[in-house]
Amino acid sequence: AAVRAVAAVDLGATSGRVMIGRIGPQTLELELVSRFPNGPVETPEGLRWDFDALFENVVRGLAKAVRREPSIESIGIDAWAVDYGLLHDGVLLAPPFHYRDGRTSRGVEEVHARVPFSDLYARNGLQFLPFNTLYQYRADARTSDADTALLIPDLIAYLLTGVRAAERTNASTTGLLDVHTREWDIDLAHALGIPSGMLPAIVDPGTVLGTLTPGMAARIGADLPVIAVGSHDTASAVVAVPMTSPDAAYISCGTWGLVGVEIAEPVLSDATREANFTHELGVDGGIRFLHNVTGLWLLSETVRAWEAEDGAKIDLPALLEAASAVDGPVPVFDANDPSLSAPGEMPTRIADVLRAQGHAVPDGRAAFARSIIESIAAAFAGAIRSAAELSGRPIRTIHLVGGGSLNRVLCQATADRSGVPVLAGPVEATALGNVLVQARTLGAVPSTLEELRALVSRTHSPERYTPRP
Ligand code: LFR
Repeated sequence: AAVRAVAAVDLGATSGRVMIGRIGPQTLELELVSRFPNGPVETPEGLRWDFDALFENVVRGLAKAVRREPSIESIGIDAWAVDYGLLHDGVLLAPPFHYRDGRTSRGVEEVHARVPFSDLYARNGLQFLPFNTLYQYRADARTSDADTALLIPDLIAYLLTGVRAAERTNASTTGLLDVHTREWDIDLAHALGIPSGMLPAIVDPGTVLGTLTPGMAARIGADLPVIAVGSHDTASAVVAVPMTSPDAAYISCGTWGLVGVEIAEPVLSDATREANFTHELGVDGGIRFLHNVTGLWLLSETVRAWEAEDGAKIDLPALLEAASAVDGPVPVFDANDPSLSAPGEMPTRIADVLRAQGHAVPDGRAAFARSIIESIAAAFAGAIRSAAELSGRPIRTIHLVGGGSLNRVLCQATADRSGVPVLAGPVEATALGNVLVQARTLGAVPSTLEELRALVSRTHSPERYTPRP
């Protein structure tokens, strides 16, 4: 059967990519077309994204993709969750805030004063993260001027097509979606003083949103439809986790490590709330029952600080090699310590956390990097144990996907510390999930999640890490 082509836009907190996906019943391939940096920008009003640059890179990347592969049939967009743009009469009121912006703490206080966290959890099923969209809306004065609020992938889709919608998997990260009905919880928005009129109609992944506006079609060089995919990057990643049994857990590891299992019905108990396990909606209605662990953020911010200190780029593969050669134990700290969530001066802040937890700061960059990696792996293992206990499922395999799957020290340490074999890869699970959902809408591949995952496992064989005693 014929191989078909689509374009996938995948935006992470540290970089964005445009890819061509080629797909058929026995084929699933990605070709990187462009990659561009992304990250927080300090402004007088707080930490924001450089959204204009991001959008420009998306449009250029798509134009380049179409030049390279004129048979592209559609476009899908996924990005990190929770962040949004506010529009009035179709105009963006300000560049979107970055979720690591400190203003959200005010939003947390104001929201919890109106609706206590335990009540919120019973309604939206979300783990507490200080940047969940509802806290951000509460702390954003501009919501009162907005007629529309769109999460990042929805905002990009709107600028490309003129169509406003809220894709459901990402909408589930706002805190304003009812975990039972899976619709906007308008009463909750009212209770929190959040203008519910700005929330657009919800669509499911697989919906054809619309076609490019004439202006965008001219710039991109084709008159293409934009298809809603699992627009929350983690939702797309989990589509492409080649799980074959219910005893499998996943870790989607990039800036964050999202650690959990897929379940069919919410488990809303005191234990799940106290363990801070979330219920994010997946493609085809499954629930991502997971916990956010601070992932490669700790390492990438550390490397960024060292590069600033040196005035030169650091050779990451060489650093990881040296980290893997470190002999003897390194201290393990709490990777989720809240003091590590803001950008800047990461080595100093990690050293403070180490000392506060009674450890000596490791000597030299290799040992320091190893301490970070072991700490992330320890947090992964802890979250895997919680996922098993809270979901009542034994976990016999861990699929580690995303950028972290290339980090051999991390994969082995995760296997060792959890006592469970790790199957690493695919590295580009998110883009693959994006491509798979588009292809399914186009009728290019079979339709069940099991069949999509089987295609991933036939075309991308994982690397196995066996736990060592
Ligand atoms: C991963 C991710 C996580 C979300 C965090 C913030 O890229 O989307 O799932 O909790 O970023 O949006």
